[in-house]
Order: sequence, then structure tokens, then C-alpha cells
Amino acid sequence: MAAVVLPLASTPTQAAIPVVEFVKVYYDSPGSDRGGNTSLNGEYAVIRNTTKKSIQLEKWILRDVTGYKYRFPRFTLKPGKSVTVRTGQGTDSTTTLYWGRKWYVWNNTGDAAGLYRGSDLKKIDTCSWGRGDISTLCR
Ligand SMILES: [Ca+2]
Repeated sequence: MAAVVLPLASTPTQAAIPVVEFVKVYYDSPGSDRGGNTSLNGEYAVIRNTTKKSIQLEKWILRDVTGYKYRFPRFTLKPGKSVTVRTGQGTDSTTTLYWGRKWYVWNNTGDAAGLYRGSDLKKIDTCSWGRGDISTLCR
């Protein structure tokens, strides 16, 4: 029986590109965290549709480590397009959605954002950071 030669190092498996990925989480809004809607909206996450098809985000979940959740409204994310989810209140548009919170959600000292699909709450992508840069580019 011939010996089986194993490779010394296996090629790292390239993680599949999620269908919707975090582009950025701007977790530390400008200035000190004194509250106020403008400051809250200075905090945001950007996600992008990496596919060539429109994706309906209704009931998808965006959440932090603590467990605060944003449930997406009926919203079509077109192929290659991004949408920004701001923490505070505002009127949703084709490019920006508003969580509607009264206080910050993304911790400046470290946190993680998770994105879950609506149909089965499968985790689609995550983006984490520690204390440091003013913004986190997730890709
Ligand atoms: Ca923050």
C-alpha cells in the first residue's frame, strides 16, 4: 500500500464573500458622546450587497455584542449598492436607514456588529473592533 503524502501546510480556506457584507462601522461619532440626535446619527454602519441580484432586507437583524437589535424594514438593497444604518432617528431613504435609538449602540472601546438574515437568522457577516481608530473599515 502506497504511503499517503500529506502536504506540509494546507492552503488556508478562503472564506466565502458574504452576500451582504459590512463595509464600515463608524462607531465613534465626532465629538464627545453627549447624546443628541445629530451625534447619534454620527454613528453608523455601512453594509453592501456583493451579489448581482437585489436582496430584500426585511426582517434582517443588525446587532451589537450587548444584544441591541435593529430589525430592517422592507428595503431592497440593489446589486453592488450600500446602505448606511444610522443610530439615531430620521426618515428612511434609499441610501440611509435609521435605527431610531435614543443613545449610542456601538461601543467606542470595542464591540462587534453582526448581520443576520431575516428568513432563518443565519449569520451573514460580522465586523469587530477594539479601542483605536476613529472608524473601522471592515474590508
Ligand atoms: Ca459609539
